Amino acid sequence: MRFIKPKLAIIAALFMAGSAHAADVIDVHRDANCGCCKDWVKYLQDNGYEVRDHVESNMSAVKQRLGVAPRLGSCHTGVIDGKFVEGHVPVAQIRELQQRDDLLGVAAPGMPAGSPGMDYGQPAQAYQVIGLTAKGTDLVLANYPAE
Ligand SMILES: [Cu+2]
Repeated sequence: MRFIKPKLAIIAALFMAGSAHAADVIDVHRDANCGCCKDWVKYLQDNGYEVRDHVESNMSAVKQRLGVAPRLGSCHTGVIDGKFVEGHVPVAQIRELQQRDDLLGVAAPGMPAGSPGMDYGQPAQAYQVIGLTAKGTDLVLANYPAE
């Protein structure tokens, strides 16, 4: 046994290094009757996020509290690492938000058809993902559909 144990420890270490780190946790605030919000939650879960679902009675109050500028508004509002994720934002820009200290949040304003959780077979709409900087300015992080 004395010779087996170190081997097991190495195997365990390799396994842990190779597996995904603990799931990123995102809080999602949404209205009870919002179907596309649930579809976006499902999309996050499919991409490895752990979602804490919060059903709210007053989403505009929630958005105000979380610092979502009205021009960036959509349906649900997520919060990750203390920063907001407004609307049907793709995972690529959530990851970018997690890595950037200069952004207060990201948003996919409105409810663009073809964005994650808004795939209902309609023609895709062009939309932008906007980052809100600490200075209060909008930064275009991505254009969809990608060209
Ligand atoms: Cu929606």
